[in-house]
Amino acid sequence: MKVLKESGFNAEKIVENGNKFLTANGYLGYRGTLDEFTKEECVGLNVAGVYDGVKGKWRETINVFNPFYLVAQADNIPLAARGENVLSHEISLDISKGLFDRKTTFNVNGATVTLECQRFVNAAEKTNLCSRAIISADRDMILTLKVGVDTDIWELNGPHFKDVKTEIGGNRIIACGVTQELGYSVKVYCDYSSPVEEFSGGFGIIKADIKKDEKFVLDRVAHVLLGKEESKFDKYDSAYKAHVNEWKRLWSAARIEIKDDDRAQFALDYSIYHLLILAPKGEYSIAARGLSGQTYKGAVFWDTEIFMLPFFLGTLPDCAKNLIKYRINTLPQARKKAREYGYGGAFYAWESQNGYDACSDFNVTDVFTHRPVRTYFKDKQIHISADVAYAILNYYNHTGDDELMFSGGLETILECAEFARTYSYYNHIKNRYELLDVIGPDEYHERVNNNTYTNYMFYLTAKRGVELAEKYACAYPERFKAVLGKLPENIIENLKNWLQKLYLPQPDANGVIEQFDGYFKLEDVGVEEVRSRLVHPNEYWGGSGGVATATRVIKQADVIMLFNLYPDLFSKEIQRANYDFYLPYTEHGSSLSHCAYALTACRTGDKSGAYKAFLDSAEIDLRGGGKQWAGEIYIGGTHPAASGGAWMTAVFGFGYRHKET
Ligand code: IFM
Repeated sequence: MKVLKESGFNAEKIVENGNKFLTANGYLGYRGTLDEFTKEECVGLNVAGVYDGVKGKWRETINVFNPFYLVAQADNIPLAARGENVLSHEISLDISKGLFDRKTTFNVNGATVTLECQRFVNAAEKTNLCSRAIISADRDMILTLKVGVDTDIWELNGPHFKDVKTEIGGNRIIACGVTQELGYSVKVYCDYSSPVEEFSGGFGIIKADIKKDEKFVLDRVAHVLLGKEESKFDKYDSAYKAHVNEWKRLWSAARIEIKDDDRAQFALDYSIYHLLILAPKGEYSIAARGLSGQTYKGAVFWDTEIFMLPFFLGTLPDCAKNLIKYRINTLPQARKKAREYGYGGAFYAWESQNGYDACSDFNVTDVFTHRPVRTYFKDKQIHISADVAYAILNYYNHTGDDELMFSGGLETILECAEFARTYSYYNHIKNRYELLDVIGPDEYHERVNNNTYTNYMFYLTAKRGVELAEKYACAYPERFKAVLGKLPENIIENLKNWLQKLYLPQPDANGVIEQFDGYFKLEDVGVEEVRSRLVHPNEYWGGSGGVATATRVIKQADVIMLFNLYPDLFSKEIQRANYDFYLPYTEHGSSLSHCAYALTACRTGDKSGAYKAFLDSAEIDLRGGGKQWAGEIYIGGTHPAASGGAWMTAVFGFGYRHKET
């Protein structure tokens, strides 16, 4: 498998490379930064599913103290990639085993010194990460290494820690702190293979004499502990062995070979790597920017259920189950959210932090006025509940896991359908139920009526939920009765009646389905025309006053996404008509968009369109693409939903076509 490499040091690529060279183990994520870097270069050690908030700021996942801080000197000359004495510099990521490597050579008063550091986040143990530094020179040298667990960390909405203390004892440095809001005690410690002398400010010094052409090796074995976890590993070599073995297992479950196309092969391998490093190690889920940092508050969106789950279902079903359990476990919070808005059923968090909605009422900051902009994602993006139900049904189709269905799965599906039923409005004149005032996947058009994606997704949630309920009523009457006991009275009858009259938008004479009521009446201009109207490059395109709002330009696949989830709902001709219609209006302002078009392109015969969109999805983090800003809010990081979309395109798109021909 090809190793990702980048030669030469370019300060402008520091943030991008932090994402591109990310290593992680589903629980801890360490950005692809260098040993001598600090918060200025966005060093980040992010923890999955652990949130904390600082008064007046957004709650987000925590970045914890950095155990791998190291600044080396040879004969008192600093060895840093930014230095003027650098002869060569290369970073690499071996995706076959999640190993990051940096190798830099320096001119030290006429001699050549090489600093190499390898690093991995242990795939075999969730709390462990290790690094090995190797230093050599072509003449005798005195080495001085400043090492430590850096507590001055990169945070978007911090500082999250109080009572921060550092201790040095023997060969160990420990940093402890308590999170401000929820009081999590976090301890990060690092064991060094050489004695550490006390320095200052919590840092230590390691001194060594190296002889010409000999190697000095410093191993660092670190742990991030939030509770009373015990670690198996205290040596680099044993940790590395276990880590590599686990990677073998992961790749044997997930590798896909592509014949005669090295570019597509690497793009797909890289996408799969980005999914494997997020495989959850418990009943928690995956944030929209994975473990690359605190963007989007470390929250879980529909990205996981719709774009990532299929990969885990196809490769690591236990991880898929964890993802599903996360939603089932957070059903109480979804019920609570529904009640707060005055509805029945379950309204899932748009940005879930352990079930609670982290989405702010003002999720964008205006670049001109610097004022928060009222957005309605949390209130109106109701399709999230249909997406959750779809995922549970998808899981069930793959596994036939009745136990899970009786331990909350069926209840969740029916509660999601019930939410839509109670949300809907009965239009007496048209004699139908409608879903008014919603936001579909295209977030640029807020508060629209009868979004096609939303209406169909809820229709099918209710229909399939009722069918399943009826099947269980016959097959397991007692167990089914117990589930029914937890649900509103007459839920099945009510849903059946509702299904008779829920409005489902239909294709027009050209086969095109209107994205929402009135969409066809919007200004008919394309993406580039709308882009040319921007006054500021980071301006927000949607909301009340965005450049796209009054036009047909959409952020991401909307009607098209429905076809991917239910490919048999409409004929191929209808799907193609919509693909041809909506593509020129789609900005792909969300990383979720390309793969949606790629999948539909595969089904409807646009081979070159499919290939291009596949690469746009699979290479997003290789190219360093994707939007970095929504107004003034930083939204950079990795894009695991696009990685999942690339996988789906390969398997359900190209793979399916291959089978067909
Ligand atoms: O879930 C997506 C949404 O569809 C578009 N905005 C970004 C979110 C997180 O990826």
